[in-house]
Amino acid sequence: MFNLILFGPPGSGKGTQSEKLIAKYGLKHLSTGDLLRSEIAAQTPLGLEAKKIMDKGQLVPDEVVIGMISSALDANPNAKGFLFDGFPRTSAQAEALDKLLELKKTSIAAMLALNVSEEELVKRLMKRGETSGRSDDTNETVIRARITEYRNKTEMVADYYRNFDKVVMVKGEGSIDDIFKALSAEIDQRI
Ligand code: B4P
Repeated sequence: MFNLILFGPPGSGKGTQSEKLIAKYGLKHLSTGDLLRSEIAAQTPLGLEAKKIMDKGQLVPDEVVIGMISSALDANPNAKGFLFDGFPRTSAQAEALDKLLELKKTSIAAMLALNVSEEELVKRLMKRGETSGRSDDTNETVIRARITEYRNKTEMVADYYRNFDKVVMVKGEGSIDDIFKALSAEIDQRI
């Protein structure tokens, strides 16, 4: 199994690049953002609770997202590998992921971390908000709250993987194709 984490702040291109990477490498895409938005669309109790939190730009509780990832791993026993997008976002999530993968006798090969300036992040998310219908993209205050949440709780997750020498920094500004080529080059060295 070959498992990757695509890491970076909100709007750094994780969702955008994930679509291209799963098509190229045949990995199973696990995006906690997408899983939460499906729950919201289906108006489940979990989705209704999550929406209130996401609309404030905050992180959904660890036990909720860890439970979703655990179920998704179990539901895909024959995957040749997973691409984690938007997960883990806290140290507790990172530790839980390691344990879940250990149970499946596998681990994370690398964390690819997209580096993008704050002004570019805000610009991209405001632009997506014009068409996406995502309530967390339409308001600059909420977008900045998401970036603050990232700086306070998520950025440090990279240090966890740095201890195992698994972090690869990739420039996340420029054309989508050039960034994809840079990510692919890093994956090709490790797969
Ligand atoms: P996510 O769904 O993970 O979304 P995101 O961080 O907003 O965006 P992403 O990084 O994937 O977007 P992309 O750059 O591709 O999270 C949403 C919310 O869910 C969180 O705030 C949180 O509340 C909750 N949540 C999710 N996971 C959680 C977890 N593990 N724990 C707790 N809570 C969790 O796209 C941005 C825009 O940029 C797009 O419009 C795209 O077209 C554009 N773009 C991409 N690349 C570009 C480029 N190179 N140049 C110009 N524009 C580009």
